[in-house]
Amino acid sequence: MLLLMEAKQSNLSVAADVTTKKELLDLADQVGPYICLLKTHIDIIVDFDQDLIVQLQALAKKHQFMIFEDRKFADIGNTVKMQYGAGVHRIAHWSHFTNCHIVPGEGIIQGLKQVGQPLGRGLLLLAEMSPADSLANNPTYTAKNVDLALKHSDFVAGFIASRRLTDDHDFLTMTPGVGLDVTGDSMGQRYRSPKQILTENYSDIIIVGRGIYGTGKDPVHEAQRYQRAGWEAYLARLS
Ligand code: 5IU
Repeated sequence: MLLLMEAKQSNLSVAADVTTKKELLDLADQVGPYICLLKTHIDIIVDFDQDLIVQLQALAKKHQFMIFEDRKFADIGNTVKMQYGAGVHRIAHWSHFTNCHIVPGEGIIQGLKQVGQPLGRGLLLLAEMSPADSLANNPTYTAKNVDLALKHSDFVAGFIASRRLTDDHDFLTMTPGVGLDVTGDSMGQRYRSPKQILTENYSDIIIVGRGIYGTGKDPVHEAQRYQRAGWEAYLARLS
């Protein structure tokens, strides 16, 4: 992942919250050159079929990006194994990364690992969330995520969090809630700038959704803008 980010000079992930196969493929093709990671919510696609996965994988190869299905698993180990590997979406078979809440305890990581590790997948733990009133934004809960990540560092690739949580291991930190123009939405979302997230809080990847394809926006122009802002903020941290 880090090599790909360096090669493309991008730490931008686009959160593709669109609801049809055509919209998802069009968006991935448009923003593909500027992103390191495409974040999907595959269960909101109304006309999902296996051909969508074939085409998505072709675009990932064409533009050199990885795929992160933002599934937010939250059940016991035995159940998430089936949700991750089987069902309609067969997430483990095409998504490089997925994520989970640790509310059910360590078993959720053990279950996902049984399916994902043999396929070379990586898990992200939801250590914090962007809305201010999220119950995940509790120091004890966040610290428990770090403990479990260190214990399962052979499968856990990093965190979804507002900031870097530990230097104890080479974990990736990915941060949603990013906006250059607005500070939030009507349902609790909060936006911060790439500078705050990457330069000041040492995260690695910014996740941007509506800032790129919201009403009236040109996704190519906005993706270029967020890529540039993200990469400059990352370089500023190094200097
Ligand atoms: N997302 C958040 N906040 C979080 C987590 C995930 O916004 O704490 I965890 C997701 C939801 C959406 C994307 O898919 O990131 C952000 O989209 P917008 O940039 O359109 O708000």
